[in-house]
Amino acid sequence: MARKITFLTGLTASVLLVAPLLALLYLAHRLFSVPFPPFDLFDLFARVLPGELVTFGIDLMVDTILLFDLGPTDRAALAAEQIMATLLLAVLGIVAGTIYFVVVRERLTDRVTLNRDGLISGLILGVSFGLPVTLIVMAENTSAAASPALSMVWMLFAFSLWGIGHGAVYGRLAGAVFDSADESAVSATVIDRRQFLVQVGAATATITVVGAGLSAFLGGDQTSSDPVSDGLAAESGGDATSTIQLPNADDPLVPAPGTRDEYTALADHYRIDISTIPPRIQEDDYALPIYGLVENPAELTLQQIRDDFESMDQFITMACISNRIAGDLISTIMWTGVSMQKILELVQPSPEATHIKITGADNFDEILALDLIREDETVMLCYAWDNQPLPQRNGFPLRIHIPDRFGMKQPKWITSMEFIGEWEPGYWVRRGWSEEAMVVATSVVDTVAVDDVYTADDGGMRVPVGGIAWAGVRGISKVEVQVDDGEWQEAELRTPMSDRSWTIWRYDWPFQEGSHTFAVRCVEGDGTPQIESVRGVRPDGATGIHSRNASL
Ligand SMILES: Nc1nc2c(c(=O)[nH]1)N[C@H]1C(S)=C(S)[C@@H](COP(=O)(O)O)O[C@H]1N2
Ligand SMILES: [Mo]
Repeated sequence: MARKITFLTGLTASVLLVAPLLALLYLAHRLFSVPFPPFDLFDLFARVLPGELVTFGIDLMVDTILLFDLGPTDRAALAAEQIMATLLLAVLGIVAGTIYFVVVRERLTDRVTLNRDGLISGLILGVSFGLPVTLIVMAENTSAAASPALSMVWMLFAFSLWGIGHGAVYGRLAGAVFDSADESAVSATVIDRRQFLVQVGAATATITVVGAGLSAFLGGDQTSSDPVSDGLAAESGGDATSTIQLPNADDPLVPAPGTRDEYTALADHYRIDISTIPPRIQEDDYALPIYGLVENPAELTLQQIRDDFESMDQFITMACISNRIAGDLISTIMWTGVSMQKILELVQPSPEATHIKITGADNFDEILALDLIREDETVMLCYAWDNQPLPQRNGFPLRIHIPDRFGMKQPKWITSMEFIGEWEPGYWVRRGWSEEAMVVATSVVDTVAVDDVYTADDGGMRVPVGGIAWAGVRGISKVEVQVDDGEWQEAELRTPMSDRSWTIWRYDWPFQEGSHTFAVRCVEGDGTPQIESVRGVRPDGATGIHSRNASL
């Protein structure tokens, strides 16, 4: 009789077997750009789970990032998602593996066929777990550069190997008992089993460490699909602003030391995606279909969009509606593209057409009103940032710019434009976020430059204080600073780079020793004051005053 494997032994073996599977899958992902299944599985979960739950999860994540000061919100959140995704598949694999051990211990009792049955049952485990996962991944994935055939074969192979591993472990564990002819050998058997599990542990640890180590070693690989470096190989480390002449360069107002860069380097632009890895679109295969309620449907290559239309450059500040007061999900860079009015001229919307449904390669979608395009020639189909093709992570080959709206209204990786006859809710609107997503006026104290206290012409000491203010194309007419309970004092404003970029402000405060609080508020172009009452990001974007403490 085969001695039955305990639940705990089965669980242990499953944990030991899932680690090398993940390591191998990840290594192959880095080496050959095949999909890494946990990411695609996780994206599917994020898409189908209720919006409330996903938002709760994101909030929790951002809270944690802020609490432990884990670095830029977008990068930390992405890393957290990837870890959660990996753990998710690990847990699923362990559950499947443990179930396998529980099931087979009831069935495989005949020593003669043990090894063969172990292998066959293991293969069944591998395929029945691996096939659905593989199919989901193939349906979900938009980022793998490897061919679908290679990707599928590899994943099925890897999962089968993992399943057969279970079968082999089972055969060995159960078989060990047959060798014990009498009861006196049972204790020896237990030791033998332990030794075996230790051996399996050592082997899987080796594979895991080598796999993960190699992947880490590939960290700097510029062809990889590492989301943090994606599409930024050429720019990162370089001087991204070198080619751009800032239109306000001759403004005499020098930002207070410690104020953020007025122009965001390409590699530093924030990024927010619904997918764990950004979609990869190859220019050679790409054409944008524009269809639906139009007289003259078109399919435009990137080349045509660049060459056949007049281009425009705009310095644009964009923020995520999830950006908290003084958060880092806001950036400013030069966008280049074609006015959407030109696209309308080309395709000739039918009289019934009222909106365009714009869809991205990740199946993100948003709905843009034709009226908005008709009244504003700066609504733009964009193909370059910072005079370079859009980075993969920021929407290569095409994205849209809509003035005065948060990022959630502005799809990246555009793969189709369908003219439709009525408004529909877009991706985040369906998940409970703002329909209009109008930019909310915001102002931030970036710096109280305690190390740059200086003596002014009048002999008094001053502390430079500074930051940004922004209200979309509505503009900023005034910024005021309040220190502790003092009067609100007007700050100086630097000319913004454009009518839609943030405004740098500066206020030189008469030095007083001690610990002080510096608060800021702004006024929009038409005199509307910034909303001071505190409101969270959901559903319309955060409001409230930012303040910063400093000891002088
Ligand atoms: N296709 C697609 N477009 C998208 C998104 C997305 O996940 N998929 N995210 C949106 C959101 S919420 C924001 S804030 C901006 C962010 O653009 P960025 O990552 O280039 O900064 O893109 C928007 N466009
Ligand atoms: Mo966003």
